[in-house]
Amino acid sequence: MTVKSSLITSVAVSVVMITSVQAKTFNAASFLGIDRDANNMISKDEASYYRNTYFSTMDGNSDGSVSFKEYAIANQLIDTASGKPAEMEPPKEFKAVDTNKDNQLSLDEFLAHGTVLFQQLDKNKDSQISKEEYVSPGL
Ligand SMILES: [Ca+2]
Ligand SMILES: [Ca+2]
Ligand SMILES: [Ca+2]
Repeated sequence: MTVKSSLITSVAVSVVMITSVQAKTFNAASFLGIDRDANNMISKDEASYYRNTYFSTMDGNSDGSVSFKEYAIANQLIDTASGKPAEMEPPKEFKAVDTNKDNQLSLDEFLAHGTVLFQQLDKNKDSQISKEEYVSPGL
């Protein structure tokens, strides 16, 4: 009885571990959302279209730049209990994109960062990102 249930537990634990490893290395939902012509490759045009759409989604007041507050809302860094954006320093992910350090992400900065991410993911440098090359957190 005890042996049997501990065996079941260890099988369940390994299934969970495998699932989380896959989620970390490949995000199917994200890949499919970017691969608009469904040829299992992400072209530079598809990547740039995705970044443009992503930027518009984050730019809550549509003024052409994404403030840290807008970024925090889009990335759910909000303290949901108070409903206020978390009082925190912008994370390194935000700072990496904000190259002129004005605490606002311009579309140019956001697209330039997208190009960097694309080049990092495109291991074989054929200007396409395959499913094998696409890893979390992606573009
Ligand atoms: Ca494609
Ligand atoms: Ca900026
Ligand atoms: Ca490639």
